[in-house]
Amino acid sequence: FFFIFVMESEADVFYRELPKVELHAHLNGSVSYQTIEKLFSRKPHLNIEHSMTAIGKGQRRTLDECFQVFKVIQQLVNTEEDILMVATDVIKEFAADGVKYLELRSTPREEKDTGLTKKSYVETCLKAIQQCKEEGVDIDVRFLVAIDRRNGTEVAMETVKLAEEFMLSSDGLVVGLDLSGDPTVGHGKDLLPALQRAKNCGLKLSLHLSEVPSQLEESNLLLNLPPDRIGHGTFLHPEVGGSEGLVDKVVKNNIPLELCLTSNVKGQTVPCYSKHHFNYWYQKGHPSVICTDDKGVFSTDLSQEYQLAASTFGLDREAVWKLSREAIDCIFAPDTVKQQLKQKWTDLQPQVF
Ligand code: 6MZ
Repeated sequence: FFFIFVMESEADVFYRELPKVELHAHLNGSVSYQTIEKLFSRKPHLNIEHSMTAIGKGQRRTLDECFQVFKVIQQLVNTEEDILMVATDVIKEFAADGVKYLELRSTPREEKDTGLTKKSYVETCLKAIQQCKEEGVDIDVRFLVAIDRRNGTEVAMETVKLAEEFMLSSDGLVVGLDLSGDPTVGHGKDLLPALQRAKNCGLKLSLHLSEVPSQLEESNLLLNLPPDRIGHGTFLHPEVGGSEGLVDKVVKNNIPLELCLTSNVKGQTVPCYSKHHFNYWYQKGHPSVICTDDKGVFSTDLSQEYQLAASTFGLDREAVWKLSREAIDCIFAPDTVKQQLKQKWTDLQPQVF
């Protein structure tokens, strides 16, 4: 039973040792089996089982069901102590998987019962990042404050103000803003003022766009900002009901895409790995970054995602190395960090592939 969840499959050594950049990881979706165990023992009264917090091998859920899973995990993570443990574990797990640079994103939550505030939520995430740095964990971690689109206009604006404060006070740890949440709820036009404000004050924007087919008009509107990166962008291109106009905007502004293969297949927005839109964008030579989305919920890790992309689309090792290296250009941290990372990749590059 233990092995079904933890050791589903493991990527080959090449992919595990490949230095990697992770740009699309939701904190509460990234919680591992082992950390969930620790949370269970802290909250036995909740009666939650592993089948409610992760989607195993070969299993699929509707996107709607995936959002139920996040709610269950968020019930388990409702104190500062929980957030500190979860964030620390997630960072160390990414580091153990060969991730050298991570942008973690999370939605600040208030929990009246435990005294958690949105501010202390973010502070605790940053504390975990700081502590990992002090312990010498070999990973550079930054934070994106997330807007859950379900919470509407006012909360979005409050979230931007909070992100702004932290951008100024966190010593470069808070670099941007994420727009996520159930794509079938709400409309992006109501969030435009908040997103525009974030952009004006220097926060980088990573927006979930066209994760479901019904969002063409919204994507068109949000692409005018334009965002600095796109999450998923599953239905942007004409072959799946998008349009040349949308693709043109993405290409002209050179907006990188964060692509999460297993998440999209398990959440059933993409029918199978070989039909994933990675192929469309990669063939175009457009900046495409392989990411996990929710490594805990979708029972995966970044090494596996790289290996899946390589085996599905026939990339050789040199191409995989190039793909991971080019992700560095898409990070939100400043150019000095990009240079350091490129040096690291050069130092680690094998003599022959
Ligand atoms: C859209 C997603 C998502 O913020 O509590 N989230 N939003 N599409 C997805 N594709 C599967 N996966 C995760 O992490 C959980 C939250 O991240 C967003 C949702 O808002 C979810 O509630 P945090 O750390």
